[in-house]
This record gives sequence, structure tokens and C-alpha cells, in this order.
Amino acid sequence: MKVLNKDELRHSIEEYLKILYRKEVSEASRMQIYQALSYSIKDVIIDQWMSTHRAFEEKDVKTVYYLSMEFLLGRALGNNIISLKLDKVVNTVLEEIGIKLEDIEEEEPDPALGNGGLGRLAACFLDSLSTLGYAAVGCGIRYKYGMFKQVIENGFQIEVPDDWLKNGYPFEMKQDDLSVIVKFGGYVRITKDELGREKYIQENYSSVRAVPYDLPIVGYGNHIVNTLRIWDAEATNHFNLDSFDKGDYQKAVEDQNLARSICEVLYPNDSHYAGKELRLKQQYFFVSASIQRAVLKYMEKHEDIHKLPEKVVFQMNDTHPSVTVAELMRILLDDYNLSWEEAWEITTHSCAYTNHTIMSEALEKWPIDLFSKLLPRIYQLIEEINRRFLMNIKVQYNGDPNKIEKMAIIYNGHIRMANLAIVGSFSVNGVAELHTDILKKQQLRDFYEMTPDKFNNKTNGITQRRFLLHGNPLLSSFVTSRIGDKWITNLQHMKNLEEFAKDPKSQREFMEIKYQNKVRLAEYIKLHNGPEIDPNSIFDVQVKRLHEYKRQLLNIMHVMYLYEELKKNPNMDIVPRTFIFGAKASAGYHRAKAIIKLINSVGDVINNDKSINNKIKVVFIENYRVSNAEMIFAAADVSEQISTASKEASGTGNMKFMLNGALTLGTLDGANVEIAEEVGVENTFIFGLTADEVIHYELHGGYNPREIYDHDMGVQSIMKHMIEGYYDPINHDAFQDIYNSLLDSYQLDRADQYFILKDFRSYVEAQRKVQEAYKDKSWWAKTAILNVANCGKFSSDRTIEEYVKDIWKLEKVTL
Ligand code: 26Q
Repeated sequence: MKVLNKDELRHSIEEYLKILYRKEVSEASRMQIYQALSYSIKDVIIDQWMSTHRAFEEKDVKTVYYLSMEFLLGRALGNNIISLKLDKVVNTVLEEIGIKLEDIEEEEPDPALGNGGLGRLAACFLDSLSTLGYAAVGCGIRYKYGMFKQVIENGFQIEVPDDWLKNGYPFEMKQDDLSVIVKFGGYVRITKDELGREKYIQENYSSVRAVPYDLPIVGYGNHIVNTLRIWDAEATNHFNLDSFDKGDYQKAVEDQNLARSICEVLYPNDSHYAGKELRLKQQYFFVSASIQRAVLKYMEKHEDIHKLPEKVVFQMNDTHPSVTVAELMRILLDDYNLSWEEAWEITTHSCAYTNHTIMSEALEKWPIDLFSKLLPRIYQLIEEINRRFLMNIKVQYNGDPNKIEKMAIIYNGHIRMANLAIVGSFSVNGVAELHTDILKKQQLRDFYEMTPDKFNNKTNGITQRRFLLHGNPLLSSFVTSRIGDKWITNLQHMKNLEEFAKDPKSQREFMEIKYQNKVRLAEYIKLHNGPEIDPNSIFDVQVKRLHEYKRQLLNIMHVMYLYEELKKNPNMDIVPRTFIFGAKASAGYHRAKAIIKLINSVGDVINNDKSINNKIKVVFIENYRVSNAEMIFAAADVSEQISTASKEASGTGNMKFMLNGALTLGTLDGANVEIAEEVGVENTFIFGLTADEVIHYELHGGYNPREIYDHDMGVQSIMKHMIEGYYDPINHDAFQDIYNSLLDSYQLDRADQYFILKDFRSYVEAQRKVQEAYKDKSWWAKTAILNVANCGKFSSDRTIEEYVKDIWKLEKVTL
């Protein structure tokens, strides 16, 4: 197996610079060195990759196929170097060359094949699967353009295409010989085979060739390398300009266009189902390719297709890949000639589904005519699955129309993908305890009552390798110097840090590290169009996608409130604070974009008001993404997790902050509940309505925000200022809609759907407690260390072990 020493690495970099660019080290640009170093690292990976696959095959282990429309990987180079334990060697060589690894890492594009939480979770899971030694294949799409780059112009978000492949991506490997064909459209002809059985043949279809590109997922220090397989689409028939057959020519052009469009771009939307045909094409494209390949691979080494569930499990990351259920049925029925009962038995023992939302507007439902035109055979199969399922319901519930209305897969002209996923799976899981409880009691209650054993919770987790070891080297060393380095692969070891929480020297050292990380972030902000900020101020951070339910609006309204108090009373007792935001809004989500504009406008006024003596600052970090997230978590004092209770399924940013010693200011929502449980509620700042209270209001038509507006002069004043141009004399029109959303119940919406005014005073009070607490530096340091010490539960290693034990039943492999 190839291991690099210093001389070999230097030699390898030199060779690649020659081969790729005809350059010597002294003439090479940073980009060129990044490429040469990456190829050198890839060479080491390749050997481990091959031996991992040999071992998996020899042991014939069961494999999980993690099907996800999104994998939000973040940069690979630094992470791979750490996982291979090559950091010392690399640093020595780069030092010789006279360049820093951090600067080389900056050259790598951030592969942004995801929107936010769900995509990042998939990436953390792959990291853990490799590190724990389980056989796994991530299956996704090789979008040509990933998540857009966000540029802020005049306070407004502008979306710029993310051309991440333009310089080539060193870690990917095209696997032409593993291509498969995916068929769309046409019609289904029914015939009989030689044994007189009915055969269903799709005819007159369009097709594309699905071509896999493999990315290595390197386990930490264990020589295990799993694969993330992302599919690209190519035209099947490279069309012939000499063709005389006009029909063929036309079709060839169409197929060419189909292939070109499918993988063009990631939909930058993470909360609203829109029913776009291209999105369905993307879904079926990568699912069909992945399932075809998985079954072919299984059949290479096994004879009996009935035993597929012993060796293969398909985990569906939300409903986006839920056509998996029907595609597997298609393959088993049409290609392997199984009976319906046999095929259904196999399918429902191979598929499992993870739910990530209770918000009804995010539930996928496809209009029948759109769906059946694009996927005629798949639609037939879903009809049959539905027909048989409804028969069961009728038997079990005496034809109760209420049950049919709630549980039917096809209803009201639409296919409900969550219902398909549940019916076709042996496991349905939520992503935090509270979320799973709400699923069982509300959203999926009928399914839970029918099949309670399917339902289970898997509280999310994050990888400490990226979000502490890589992102926060200072705190990593602090921890390792005290408790050793076992935490890197077993985060429960962090508990041993608890004894240092009260130690004054550890407290001082912790605060010094936090300070250094704040300096690093302040420099980054300065360099990226931001204001000058004071690393001695409290860094109060909210970074996540922009959505009304996440309530960035509540946060900025509190800032407006503080500012106005400060203007009224310049001698007010206030600990200097920097409010830091980072968020992308989905391109068509106008209100979210208006909130970004509001944050920037408020920031402009406050940051330029000399009269408040820099006591508060507001920063909007442009283009929040995995690479700058690592630096942001490391620098945070306060973690804002303030979603309307019941709306945030889990959250994972909350865990990354905790791991880096920030204190949680949050509602009892998602995994916040479990964070408070682990560290002790007295070491967090919890406020606001509970999930039960929110749900109660919702069931009774909401509440009346006017009452609050009329009686709370603080609220009234900031809201008036919002629309009167106090924060932006030119563009304040943009804020009228925000104002209306809080006070007017127009259309079907309730006013203040997300209980911002309702929770406002409770939030202000919690914020006041944060400031009082920060004055006691020793208490703060102790509590921050306690947060780190008690984050063990939130490692994705723990999450993956639970998936393995309860759902996937995989065997651990050691090399
Ligand atoms: C659906 C249809 C059409 C286009 C896009 C979509 C779409 C895309 C992405 C819908 C949802 C998403 C992503 C959802 C997501 O990120 N959910 C988050 O998942 C995290 C991991 O479980 C949780 O921690 C968060 O609470 C949850 O919001």
C-alpha cells in the first residue's frame, strides 16, 4: 500500500506540475499547486480504495445505498489529508516550497451539491460510514452547477452560477464502463411472453445514458474508502448529421437536449415543493441509474434475487428519491420476471425512508398527468401499489373514507410521495426525538397506528472530523492536550473534558482560543466586503438557510429594538455585541430576500452610527457555505437556534456550534431539546412557546398579533421604523410585505404564522440573560467547556451506529 514520505510527496508534486502544466515548483501558481497536491493525495487514496473494495467483496458484506438528491461535501483536500494522517508530511513539504496549506486549500472550489441541512447530513453520514468501517455507496447527481454563489449588492441578494467543474475536479473518477440507460416517456405495450405471462414493454421512449463519476470518501486513519457515486447524463445516440430519416434526427436532437438539461443545475430551494417536470426527471434519472447498478452488482456475485435484502439496503433521504420503490418493483417484475408478491416482499425489505420535515408545503406530490407521461411504466406500478394498499385499508378499517383520504398514495389527481415511501419501506424515521414524536402524533398518525413498528427516531449528528479537527485546530489541540485524541473517532470521550470546566487555567486558555478564532473570522469578514468588528465583543451568530420559520426576522427585530433603546439611552449598560448572519434565500422566495435586505439595511445604519460607540454591529456574511461555516462555528460565542417550536425537524448547525463551545440561545425545537438535555438546561438560554403550544394555537386558528402590536410600544416602534424608511429611505417598500405578514391575515395565511411577535418579549429577555451571563467570564468559559464536554451524543458516528443496528444491519470491516 502506498504511503508517502516527505521526499516522495515532493517528487510527486513536481511530477504532476510537469505533466499537467509543464511547470517547475517555483513557477507554479497556487491553483496549479493545489491541483498537483490533490492528484498526489488521490494516488494514495486509490490504493486504499481498491483494497477496501477487495475486502468488501471477499467478505461479501451488506451495503447501504444512501440515495440523496444532495451531498453538500465541502472541500475535500484538507479533509482527505487529515483522514490519511498526512498533515505533517504535507505541511513540511509545503513549508519547503514556501506556501501554507490553508492558502492552497482556498483554491479548491467548494463542491456545493446541496442546499443545506439535508445535503450536509448526507455528507456527514458518508464520513462516518467510512470511519466506522461500513460498506456504503452514496448515490446522487453530478450537477454541473451546484448551489448558487451569493453576492450582496446594495443589500440585495444576487445569485451567480457556481461553475465548480470549470478547472476540473481532481478527486473524481469517471466510470464509463458502469454506464446504464434510463428511459423516459413513450407508452407501455402489453404482450405475452413464451410462457403466456403478461409482459410490459416501454416503447417509443427517449433515453439518456447515465454515466457515474466516483468520489472517494476516506475514513479517518483506517484505510477504508467508500464511494460517493454521482451520475451525469449523456446522449445515447450521438446524432448523425447525414441522417436522411427526419424522424430519427428529430428524436436524436430531443434526446441530446434531454441529456444536457437533466444534470445542469441543483434546484436552490429547500422548503417548497414546486412540481417542476425537470425536477422529476432528475429524481428518476439518478434513482433508476443507482438501483439498476446496485441490482447488477448484487447479481454478479449472487444467484438468488430473493435474497437481495440480505446484502442491500436503500436509504431514501426524504421523498426526493422515493420513486426507488417503484423502480425496484419494475426491475424485479419486468427484468427478473418475479411475481408481484415476490417483488413486493423484496422491495419492502430493502427500502427505508427518512423524513426531514413536517411542513406541509414541502411535501412532494406530483400531478398524475405530468407523472404518467414522463414515467408511464412507473406510474402503472404506483397505481397497482396504491390499489393493493387501499384494499388492505378497506379490510382493516371497514372502508373508512377518512383513512383513505389521509393514507392513499394517489389522491385528488396527485401522487403523494411520502405515502409511497412509507408504504414501500420497512423503516420510517424522523431526525430528532421531538420531530419523530410529532410525526407519530400528527403528520403521520394514521400510518403510525397502522404500522407502529416501522417508525423510529434517529437523532441527527455531525462529523467532529470536519467541524472540530479540521475547522478549529486550536480547540482540537486544547482538547487533545487534556483528554487525548480518542474523541476524534469516539466523541463520547469528550465527557472527560468536564473536569477542566472549572479549572481557571483551562478557562483562560479556552477564552484565548475563542479570541484567536474571532480574530480569524474578523479578518475574513474584513476581506470579504464586511465591516470592521471587535473580537472582544460577543459574537452572536445565526447561520443557516433563510426561511420564515427559522426566524432570522425575530433576530434582526431584536437588534433594531436594542439599537433604539441605545439611541434613547446612550449610557445604557450593554456588553458590546456583534450580530452575525449568514443565509442564502431560495431564488424565488421574495419575502426571504426582503429579510436579507432588511438585515443589511439595519446593519448599514447601525454600523455607521458613530453615536453608539461601536457597541453593536451587524454583519451579513456573503455566500455562507461549508468552507466558511467551519471558521464561523469556531468563532461563535452564541448560537442562535430560534425556529418556531415544532418547525425545525432537527437542525445540525446547533450541534456544530455546541462542539465549538458556543452557548445555545434557542427554542425547544428539533434537536435543541436534546442539546439542552445533554448539557443541562441551565447551561443554555431557552425561550419562547413550546411545540405543544404552537400546535395548539395552530389547531385553533392562530392568535391575534394586533393585540401585541397595539400594546407593546417597543414592537410598534420598530415595526413603524421598518416601513417608514428609517433603515432604508430608498428601498423600504421591500419591507412592507414583511410588516404585512406579521399583522395582516390575508389570503389563507394566518397573520404572523411563525409567532414572531408572540415570542418577541421572551426572546428579548433571553438575550438580556445572555448579556448578563457574559459579564461573568469565568461562568461563561466554564459553560462553554461544558458544552464541548457534553456534545458526545451529536456525533454522526453515534447516529450511523443507530442506523446500522436498527435499520441497515451492516457488518463492520477492519483492514
Ligand atoms: C423539494 C421539491 C422541489 C425542490 C426542492 C425540494 C427540497 C430540497 C431540499 C426540499 C427540501 C430540501 C431540504 C430540506 C432540509 O434540508 N431539511 C433539513 O434537514 C436537516 C437534516 O435532517 C434537518 O436538520 C433540518 O431541520 C431540516 O430542515
